[in-house]
Amino acid sequence: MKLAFITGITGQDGSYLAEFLLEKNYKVFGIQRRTSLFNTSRIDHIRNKITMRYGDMSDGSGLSRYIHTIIQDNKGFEVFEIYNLAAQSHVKISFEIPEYTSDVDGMGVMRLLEIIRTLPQDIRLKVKFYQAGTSELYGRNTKAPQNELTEFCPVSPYACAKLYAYHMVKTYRQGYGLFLVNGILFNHESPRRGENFVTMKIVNGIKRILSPNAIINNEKTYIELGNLYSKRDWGHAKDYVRGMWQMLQQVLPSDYVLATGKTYTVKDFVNKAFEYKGVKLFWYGEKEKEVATDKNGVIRVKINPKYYRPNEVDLLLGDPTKAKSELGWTPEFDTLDKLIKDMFN
Ligand code: NAP
Ligand code: F7E
Repeated sequence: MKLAFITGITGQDGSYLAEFLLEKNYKVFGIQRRTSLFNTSRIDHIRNKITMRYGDMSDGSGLSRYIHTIIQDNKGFEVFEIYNLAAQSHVKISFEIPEYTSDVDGMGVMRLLEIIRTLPQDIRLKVKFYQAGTSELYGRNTKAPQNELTEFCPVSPYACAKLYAYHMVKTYRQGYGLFLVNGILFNHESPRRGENFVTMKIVNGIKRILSPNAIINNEKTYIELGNLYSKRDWGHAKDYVRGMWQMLQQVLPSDYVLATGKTYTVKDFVNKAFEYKGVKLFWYGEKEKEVATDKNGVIRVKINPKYYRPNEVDLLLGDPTKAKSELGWTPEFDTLDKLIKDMFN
């Protein structure tokens, strides 16, 4: 019997990972936060196949009780894989709630590591742990492409918290001989992407402004964005959760970059997404005055400086050579066009 415990199971990656592991006959467990409205829409279709309990990364004793219960209730299990995907995952919002972000994304990881470290040895040997690390760790380091050896230079509370987590995973791996892995994942998106990340915001915005209702209801004809010139290496979440699992199937634990090896500006994404819906954009102006219109002169994109960040990460471009050669990982969504198509459909 193979067990998997996923924190962040209600999120984009958690939901795809749960589906993937169920297909492989894992018994899947997860936590959900207490929220005033239900937050399980991404996993409602598999709700009867997984075991859920309320839990929060800020509540170490609750996490501990749940992990011990899973172990007690499933004596004789073959392997227990813990995927720590829970996080306050929005970079800009981390500037507004830095203390909370540090607690959940940084200290939360330490809480899980301590739970694993203090398990009885025979159990501990069967536990494998995946930590959701991020390309945001590279931050201001413009050396590219970025791989497992590239120096980190985080520039947001989110990235600083994830850097703490990254080093704690390495420290506990080296110090206690535990099977702990850092995935260093570049941006990955999907139709389940949160609505306030730029790709989903663009896709949803285009659907909204091009719908007949927008004209009937006299709604905005344009979307508002921040920095159009940062570059990102965008892949598909489905490919990336497969990579997480592959990392835990290795004989020895190690850290891996998952990326497509291609980078585009936010503006490229905007152009391609509009093109997918048959609209060619024409750009005018500079900086905050920059706008895009369609062929009829209707404004379709405007800049709103409220979406700028105190610090920007200008260039992310990953080198997934190690994951490709050691894990045999290859992304099926290998072009931005495929990703955009999937997000619209
Ligand atoms: P996501 O959609 O924002 O999901 C985050 C998950 O964490 C949600 O299930 C969320 O619950 C949960 N969560 C947030 N705060 C929590 C808390 N205090 N206690 C327990 N659970 C909490 O993020 P994602 O895109 O799936 O990313 C998964 C992980 O990979 C995150 O750790 C993220 O930082 C990291 N990552 C993501 C990317 C990417 O491009 N997607 C790249 C690199 C690394 P609710 O549903 O209640 O909000
Ligand atoms: O921003 C720019 C913004 O919020 C991408 C998270 O999953 O990936 C994600 O972090 C770029 C940035 O993702 C808007 O300034 C312009 O340069 O979609 P995003 P992110 O910050 O790259 C990493 C790897 C993670 O680990 C994170 O968890 O787009 N941008 N205009 C905008 N961004 C947003 N959100 N909204 C805008 O209006």
